[in-house]
Amino acid sequence: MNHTFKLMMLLAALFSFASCSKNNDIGPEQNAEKIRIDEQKTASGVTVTLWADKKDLTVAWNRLYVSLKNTEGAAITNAVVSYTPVMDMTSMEHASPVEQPLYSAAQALYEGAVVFSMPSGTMGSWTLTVSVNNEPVVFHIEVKAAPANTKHTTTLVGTDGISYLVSLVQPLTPKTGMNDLEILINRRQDMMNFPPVEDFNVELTPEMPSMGHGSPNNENPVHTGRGHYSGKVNFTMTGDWRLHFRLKRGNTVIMEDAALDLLF
Ligand SMILES: [Cu+2]
Repeated sequence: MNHTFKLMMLLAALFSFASCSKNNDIGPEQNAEKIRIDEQKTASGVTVTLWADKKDLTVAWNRLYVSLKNTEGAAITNAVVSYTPVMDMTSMEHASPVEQPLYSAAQALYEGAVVFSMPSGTMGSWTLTVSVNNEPVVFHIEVKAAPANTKHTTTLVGTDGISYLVSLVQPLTPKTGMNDLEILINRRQDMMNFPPVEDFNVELTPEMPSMGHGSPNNENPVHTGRGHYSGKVNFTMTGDWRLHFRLKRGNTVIMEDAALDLLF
């Protein structure tokens, strides 16, 4: 009897150990609701872990986080961290819009974002260089194409001859009814720099292309800082929605129709 009891305790311990360590060994590791993408060490031994909200990074605005550990395994919370996303397209390289990470004590992570403008594949490959107090580590990033019938970022040439990127920040999980709407607008200064655009007037017109109707009571997004524009969008039913944005500087139309597609 005593022997059986010991065996049961041993088995229970083994099973609880197995279930606790499962996430570390198999598949993406979860930190609260974050997904671990990859991990690298800097030359001085700082462990840099890259996290995202979802397993697949896509052609879209993607929130990206890092956590840092020193050689003793203690969290580093006061580093200067920066992101440099670069797509190597063999004949040329380009970057993409980036929002540099800042430490969030609430999340215990450095939080930033990157707009990946093209998918990885035959066209080229993406790297994300994360610099920690000027020490770089390079992550190889696979960027998947946007899911069918969705377009969360678009690149357009304005009437001023400048290329702009318009990207959806929220809603990333749309619901029927009124949703908070947020977009980010960047301009292509050169192939490596995409500063935020802070002086546009935005007019929003939602459309359900499959049914040929719009929706009432939408609120045009207004600039709130760093190229982010916030408003409201009313999705009166589930399905395919196209958000048409007319972008003006003063009274001059820069883009007649920058369109993003959502499906839910
Ligand atoms: Cu590219």
